[in-house]
Formats: sequence, structure tokens, C-alpha cells
Amino acid sequence: MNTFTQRLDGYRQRVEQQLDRLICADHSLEPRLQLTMRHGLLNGGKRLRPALVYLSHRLCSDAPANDLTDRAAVAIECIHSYSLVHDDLPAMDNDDLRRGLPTCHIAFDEASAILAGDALQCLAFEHLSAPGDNVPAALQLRMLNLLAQASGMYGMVLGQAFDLSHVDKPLTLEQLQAMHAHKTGALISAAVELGALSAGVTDADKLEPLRHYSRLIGLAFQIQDDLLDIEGNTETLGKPQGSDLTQNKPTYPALLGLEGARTRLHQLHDEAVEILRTFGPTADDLIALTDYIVHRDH
Ligand code: GRG
Repeated sequence: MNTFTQRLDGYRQRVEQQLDRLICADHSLEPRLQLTMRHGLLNGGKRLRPALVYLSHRLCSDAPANDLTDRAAVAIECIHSYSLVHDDLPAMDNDDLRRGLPTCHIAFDEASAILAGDALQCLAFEHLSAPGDNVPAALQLRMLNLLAQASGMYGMVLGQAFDLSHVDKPLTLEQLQAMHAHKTGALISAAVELGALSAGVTDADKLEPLRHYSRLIGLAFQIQDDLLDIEGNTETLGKPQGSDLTQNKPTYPALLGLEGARTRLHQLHDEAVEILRTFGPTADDLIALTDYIVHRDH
């Protein structure tokens, strides 16, 4: 493992230890709810969004990650996991496998999966809003507001609703881009901004380049996801693997062609890295994560 992968692994462990403690048996949770929540949350995700929170904090500050950075990393992963649990439900994407394991509604049942998703969503806001020593309340409120906007009807839920209302309908490139900017991009952008806010960076002038960077990597993440899907690397039990370009789900490769999508991916990567380079050497790890997002194989 090189230094960057070790650091990434360190962030993964750091957030997983906190998630594990949050939903442990000591808290006298209803046993089935507890098991379903743990299944949805602690089943081997890459923890990219928490890594973005920590690395964005690192980009903006020499100080070690603080309580708010940790809370933001935990909260964003709770929201992400809830969205996957609900997205997998029969009423939405109807998936049997997630992260190589049966999805929550298969391992448990539909009602349990719905409740676990609901509870994970609330847990995100409970955890980020909890009182703590040395936590500036105004900053905490701003972070909560940002996470709520990115998750709800202006962000991820809007993207999901747009996606569901356009099943089997053709999308233009602009519509596809807008859909993903909300469905997956909003949470990725929130991760970057939450990390910066936890480092005390609050001026719009300073946040704008990071917002621009995060929009670019949100798009790049989705294009790579589409490319991996075509290459047959994603978990699509019961669905065609190595799918052709004309399936009913609109994708970047379907609209741009395989080579066009790859070219766009590399353009987005290069533009994103160019922004980070303006921050100097503290950007090195975030640049490495940006490389990873574009070159990941799962
Ligand atoms: C149900 C309100 C609601 C929203 C769901 C995020 C989402 C919206 C749906 C997920 C659909 C999907 C599989 C999109 C592709 C991009 C994506 C979010 C992949 C999963 O993220 P990773 O690769 O997952 O970071 P891990 O498992 O590593 O956490």
C-alpha cells in the first residue's frame, strides 16, 4: 500500500469505527431495526464521501480533523447509505445485491428496509446537530442546512424523482447531466463543502473553487460508474451485465459513445485537478482521490 492508500484506509476505518459505535446493541435499539441499519451501513462501502470530507478539511487547514469533520463524515455516509437502501427497494431500482451482499429488503424485508433507511436519514441529522464542546453553533447550523439541501427536494431526492419520472423516456445530454448533478453530485459536493466548513472556511470566494471542483468530480464519478457498468464490473444480479448501449436507462456512453464518454471523463479529471493545484501542496491527497475516482475499478 502506498501512503495515499494507507491514508484512505485510515479514513475508512475512522468513519467505520464511529458508525459501528452509533448503531451498537448497547443503545437498546429494536433488534431487527438495529440489524437492518447495520446491514445497510456497515457492509463494505468504499467510504468515498467521508474521504472527501476529511481531504477537503486537510486541503483547507493544517490542523487535524476536528469533531465537526468527524460528524460530517459520519452524517454524509448515513445519508448515502439510506439512499442506497431505499434505491434498492422494489418500488425503485429493485436490486437484489448491493456491495456484493443481499440488499436490505432481501436480507430482511421491505418494511424493515424502509424503516432502516428512514432511521439512517434521521441519524445523520441527529449526529451532526448534537451539542458538543467547542462546537460553534452557527457553523453547525450552516452545515446542517447544507446537508439537508443537498439530500432533499433540491438535491438528491430531486435527482431521484427526475430519474423515476423519465424511465423509458429519452434524455438529452443536458437533462442527463442535470439529473446526475442532483442525484449523485449534490452529496459529493456537500461532502467537499462540509469538510471545508469544518476547517473554518466560510467565505463564498474561498468556497467557490471547491464547489466548482466538486461539480466536476460528481460528473466524473457518474461517467466512470456508467463505464464500469458497461464493462460489467458493477453488481447487477438479475440484470444484464456488460450491457449494450441502447438499454432503457440513459447513460453517458449511450449519448456520447464509449470513446466520447472516456474523453469527457479525462477532461473533467484534468479540469478538477487544475483547480486543486491552485491550493498548493496541501492538495496532493485530494488530487490522488480525484485520480482514484476516475480510475477506480468498482
Ligand atoms: C432513494 C432518495 C433516494 C435516492 C437514491 C444515490 C441514489 C439516489 C441512487 C443510487 C443509484 C446508483 C447506483 C447510482 C450510481 C452512482 C452511485 C451513487 C453509486 C454508489 O456509490 P458508491 O460507488 O457506493 O460510492 P459505495 O458502495 O462504495 O458506498
